[in-house]
Amino acid sequence: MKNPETRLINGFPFVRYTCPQYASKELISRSAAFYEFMNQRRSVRDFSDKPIPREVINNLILTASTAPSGAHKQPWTFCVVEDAGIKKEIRKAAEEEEYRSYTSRMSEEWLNAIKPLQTDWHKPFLETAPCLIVVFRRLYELNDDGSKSNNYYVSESTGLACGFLLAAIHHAGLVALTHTPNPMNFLTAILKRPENERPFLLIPVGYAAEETYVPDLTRKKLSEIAVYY
Ligand code: IYR
Repeated sequence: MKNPETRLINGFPFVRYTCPQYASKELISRSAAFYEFMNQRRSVRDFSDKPIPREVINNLILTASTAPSGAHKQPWTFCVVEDAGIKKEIRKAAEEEEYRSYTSRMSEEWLNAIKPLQTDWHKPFLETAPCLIVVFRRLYELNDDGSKSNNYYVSESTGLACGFLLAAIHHAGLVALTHTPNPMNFLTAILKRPENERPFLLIPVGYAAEETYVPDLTRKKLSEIAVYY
């Protein structure tokens, strides 16, 4: 909601921030409901090819870009790939890297760790999913006059934005995969990204395929992840 109350603090404009406040009973029910909702999210590898409206994609990206970032630099670029030819190129390059990873680069321990996911170097979802969002982190900004300016906490910020993106995708009723073909520099080349950008995550987005199975995983208990002082 737009709040017209503004003031200058040491010459810098501030706006009054208001947000709803709930009593503890409602806090508990709202937080529990959101946890239940987010706990339904899964990484999905089986996509329908059903298209999703561009307006939806734009809303997801705008939501991602509400994440906090170092010095509010928003050091990220979201490349939306819907073109079948470019998706095919990305799939081909990703599968070439993944083939090398699975057959020689990944350690025995690593391969064992991902065995329950039953993944391999084939990545058909890179063509089936109607949309690939390729997230780049911006190491610095390239200004119009050719100068550079610093960004701060670029990986932390871009990671937060990707978290927001995944939550927005789940909220919309769509599914995604956080895919990290390794190395990822082929994305810079295929998408002709400028020198200040580095690939961060490759996120196929779409509807889940009609019959989708995901690994039967459980999440850590609170006692395993939280410590109280
Ligand atoms: N990047 C490979 C392998 C892989 C690695 C991890 I860590 C995973 O959690 C899942 C897969 C791939 O995408 O297949």
